[in-house]
Parts: sequence; C-alpha cells; structure tokens
Amino acid sequence: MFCIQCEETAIKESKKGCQYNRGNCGKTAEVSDLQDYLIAAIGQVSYFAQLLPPNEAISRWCFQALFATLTNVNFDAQRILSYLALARQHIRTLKVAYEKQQGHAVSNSLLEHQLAHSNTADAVLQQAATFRLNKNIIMGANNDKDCWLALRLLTLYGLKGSAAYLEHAAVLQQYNAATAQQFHRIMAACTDPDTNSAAFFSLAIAVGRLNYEAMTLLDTGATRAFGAPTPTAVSLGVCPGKAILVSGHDFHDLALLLQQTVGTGISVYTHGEMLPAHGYPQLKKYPHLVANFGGAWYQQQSEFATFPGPILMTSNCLLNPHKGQYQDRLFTRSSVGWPGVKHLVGDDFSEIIACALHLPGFMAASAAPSVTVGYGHHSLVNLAPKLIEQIRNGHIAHIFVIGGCDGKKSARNYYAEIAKAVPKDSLIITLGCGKYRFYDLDLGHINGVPRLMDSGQCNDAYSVIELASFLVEKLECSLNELPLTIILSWFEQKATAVLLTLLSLGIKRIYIGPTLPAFLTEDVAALLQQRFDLHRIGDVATDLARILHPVAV
Ligand code: SF4
Ligand code: SF3
Repeated sequence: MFCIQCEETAIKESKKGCQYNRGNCGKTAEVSDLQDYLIAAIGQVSYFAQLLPPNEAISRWCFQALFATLTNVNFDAQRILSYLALARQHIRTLKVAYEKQQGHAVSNSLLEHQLAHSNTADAVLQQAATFRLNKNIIMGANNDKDCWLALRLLTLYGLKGSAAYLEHAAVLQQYNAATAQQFHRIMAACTDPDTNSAAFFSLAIAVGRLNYEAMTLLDTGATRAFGAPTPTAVSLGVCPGKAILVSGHDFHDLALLLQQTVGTGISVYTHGEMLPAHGYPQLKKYPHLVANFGGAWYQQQSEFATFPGPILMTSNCLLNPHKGQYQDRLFTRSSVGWPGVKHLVGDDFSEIIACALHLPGFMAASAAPSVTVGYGHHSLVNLAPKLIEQIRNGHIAHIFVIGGCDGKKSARNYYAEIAKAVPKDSLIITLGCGKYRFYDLDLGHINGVPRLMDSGQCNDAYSVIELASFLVEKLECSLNELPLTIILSWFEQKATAVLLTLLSLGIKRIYIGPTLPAFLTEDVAALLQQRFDLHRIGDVATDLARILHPVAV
C-alpha cells in the first residue's frame, strides 16, 4: 500500500506515507490498493464521460465512488470491490457510446484489459498493486519524479474533497452538468501518465475553482432544503429517554431521520460536523433534535462507546468501532463503510429506529452550557453593515478565520491558544470540526457583533468567501487588503480542496497547520509559499505579531 493523503500519515526517516500492512487510520493494505485501483477506474470512466454528453447518473456515481477513497470513509474491501465492478460496467457502456459517436472502434487501455480479466475478487486484488499511486516512485527525496507525484497528489486529493462536496450537493438535488464535466476532465488528466508537472500545477488551481462551484452547489442545496441558517443556541447536555446520534456532514440523512422519528419519543443528537444543523430552520423545527453530543471525530471511540443508542455515520470521519464495542449499533450511509457494520441504503430508517427503541437511552438529564451556531453567509452579510461601521471607526481591527479539521495531535492546541490570544478588538469566524478546540469560549461582543461566530461545516468556507467578497465591495479594497487572516487546520482531503479554493481566489498569507501536507516535496511547498505567501503555523505570539504588524516582523 501507499497512502499519504492525510495529516496522520506515517513519516519515518526519509520514507513518507503509510506503506505497511495497515495505515495509521486502520485502513488495510488490501483496501488501500483496491482504492488506488478504483481511482484509476474512475479516471477511465471520466476519460470517456468528458468526451460524451453529460450523464448525471455516471457523474454522481463517480463522486460517490471517489468519496469512498477519502480518509476515514470506507474500510470495507467488499464495498470497494463492488464499486470496481460497477466501474467496469460504466467503462464498457461509455466506451460503446464513444465508439458509436466516433464511428470506429477504440483499442483497450491497460486498465480496461486488466478489468476485463478480473472476474474474481482474488484476481482484482492481485492486480490492485499495479495501480498504487506511487508506483515506480518513492516519496521522500526531492527529485523531479517526486515533484511530479507531489503535484499529482495535490490535484487528486483536492479533487477527492470536491467529489465529496459534489456528492453532498447531489443528495440535495444540486447537480450542474458543466461542473461535472470539468470534474471528469481533471479526473481523466489525474490518471493520465502523460500529464506533466506544469499541467498538474494548473490543474490543482482548477480543482480549487471546481471546489468553489461544489461548495456553492452545496450551499444552495442546503439553503433551499432547510432554509438559511440563523444564530441558534445548541445545548451540549442530554435529556432522559431513547436516543439516536447522527454524525458526518449529510443534513439530508438527518432530515429523513427527524421526519421518521416524529412521535416515537426518540431524541436525536448531532455529533461532530453535524452540529451546524441546529441553525437551519427546517431542521431545528423538530423539537426532538435536542442537543449536540461529544466533540470532534477523533474522540468518537470513547464518546460513541458511552452513547446509549444507535449511531448513524453519514460521511467522514469514521474510526474503528470495535475499539469501543459499538459496532452492532453503528449504521453507515452513502460512501461510508466498515466490514460487518450495517449499511443503510434508501430512505427507510426503520432499522435504526427499532435499534434505538431496543436500547436503554439516557436515564437522566445532564445540564451543560450551550454554544451558538448559525452564522452562515446570510447571517454574516446581515451583520456586515454593523461590521463595516466598527471596522471604519476602528473598534474592530481584524477578523481571524480559524477553522478546518480537528485531529489527535497536541500541536493542534495552537488553534485554541490563538483563539484565546487574539486581541479584544478582533473577531473570530470558525468552521469545520477544528472549532471543537475553542467553540465554547465566551468572547463577548463588540458593539453588537459577536466576537466568535460559527459559520458551519468545512464546506461553509463558502460563507467566509461570501462575506469577504461583500467586504471587498463595500470597503473598496482587494481581498488581500482586507483586515482578515485565514488560519487553517487541515487533516483530510476536504481541507485540501478548501485550501485550493482559497488559493485559486488569489488569497495570500494563509496560515496552515499543524504540519504542511507530507505529500508536498520541499520544492513544491516552496513554490506554494512563494506564489501564495503560504505560512506554516508556528508560535502563537510570533504569528499574531506577524499577522497584525506585517512590516515590523
Ligand atoms: Fe495513512 Fe492517512 Fe492514508 Fe490512513 S488515510 S492510510 S492514515 S495517509
Ligand atoms: Fe472534520 Fe473529518 Fe475535516 Fe469537515 S469530519 S472537517 S476532519
């Protein structure tokens, strides 16, 4: 196996990437190789798809299949094999259509040849290693081949994040044929061995633009389905009675579950990236959406173990459920999978509801403070006139966007420390699960503008971009002249996609941590630093001084 896509990847001496029997996330070498094979197959589907008229069903399949290769999404070899079997069918169908369009036959690629000769799981597994992402290249040194691989991985991993957002958007009935065709063009180029480093650099920026479209679609879908989020206090306590916990990013699943649990006496709790759901009018209207339970994804093994009801995992990030012995009351959806864990397909949630009714639920209430969510772009832009007035009269000197992913490493305390250390005349907008490190800080207000505002999930970086564009127009300055600094915590490929979007918009001086992605070579990291003035987070005091007094440091 070779996998280097997330922040928890193995780094040993000069050898980078998880390259053993199992990755640090628990993904087996078998699943990793199958996922690389699947990536090659999606590339081939995309190759034909980009040459043919748009086909929504095929595009949506590609988004979901690529989503299954993200960090902490699908650990089930059988499910990846099923995706591969469907890939084989899609390639065949599209190729026939392409040959008909061209009026002549097209010879088989190596991948088509191999897929055609892989009728058993064993045969597929034997071939899977052929498609390892670092085939013939060892990631570690800083030679030309490594730079090529680094740029290819930057593009591919960003595209994976976009595929996830496109899938979330498609679930909410948002699909755009032009965006999908662009996805296929980039995916086909990513798996074409003739794409060179310079082309990959442009493609990485193109992924950023594509991801902006994906986040726009997702925002439109969520707002149309559930209304514009408004500031809402969310309890962090529990109430007595039967309970279901919903984690991941998919509001559509939460909505289905809320509808189907009306009148059952079951309370529904959000977890992780599902917390912002409480701000949406068409979700918070259900009184049995009671509270948020637990923190960020990496704490789930202890938190899920103590939750007295079933858990629905709608998207990333999933960890091994056997560690907390809750595998029998865990249910997965969409691209998510763990071998032996019940996977729900379709809109019927009666099985998880029956499971909740069978389990004890909470015996007693526990009081806890609340946090406020709901500062999506509608609320932020509503606040903007006040914000602009406070910026103009000097009461608000700076806006910090501190967000992204959370993770295990103690170096991530940086994000809580900097949130506590920013001057009192500054605001913090947060998003993603990285907020769990400081979401309950009471930072007060500046003349009616809250100092800590949660704009939502990681994809709600879109809201920050909307606010920034609004401020640019009203303050008559450029994006990089705004008193606004983005401090990003990354863990997985959705964050890579968001970073590429910010870079594609020309946003400079972004701070990123806790480390730079290991798949970047020194040369490629230097290139990004030089082009975009990208900084790695360092010491809180030094970073704050550099951000607030750029000339003096
Ligand atoms: Fe390693 Fe991360 Fe890949 Fe898991 S997803 S195998 S931890 S790089
Ligand atoms: Fe979190 Fe996985 Fe990235 Fe959506 S749930 S931000 S880590």
